[in-house]
Amino acid sequence: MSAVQDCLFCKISAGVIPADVVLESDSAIAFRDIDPKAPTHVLVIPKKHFADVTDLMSNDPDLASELLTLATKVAEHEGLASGYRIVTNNGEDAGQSVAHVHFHVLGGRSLSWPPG
Ligand code: DGP
Repeated sequence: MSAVQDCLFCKISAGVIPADVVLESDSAIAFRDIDPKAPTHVLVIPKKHFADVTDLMSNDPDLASELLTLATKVAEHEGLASGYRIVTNNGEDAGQSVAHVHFHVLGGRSLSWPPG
């Protein structure tokens, strides 16, 4: 089985594995994180597989704009007008655990800085 065929988020995007979908666009899907770190914790992923932001920016930088557009729509949908965070973990040292690029949209509480 190839990396893409075996990819958890590709399976969520394809509807093979269920997820609590918040919003969707032609190129991206937003669904609630299974282990939320804030009252709102939504993941925004491209439907097409890219391993991480480095891979995405090397191959389809325009898609990054579409992902951030959907992320801001998620924030609006979730009523996060008082503030929210968009973060992506890129690679092992950053704590990336799923090798399909994703933006975390976090909000609904005061968020500390810097991250650990
Ligand atoms: P990261 O550690 O940055 O790669 O974030 C991966 C996130 O994916 C983590 O916050 C937990 C979430 N996650 C892992 N498996 C599942 C799943 O099966 N469903 C959903 N909705 N989220 C998942």
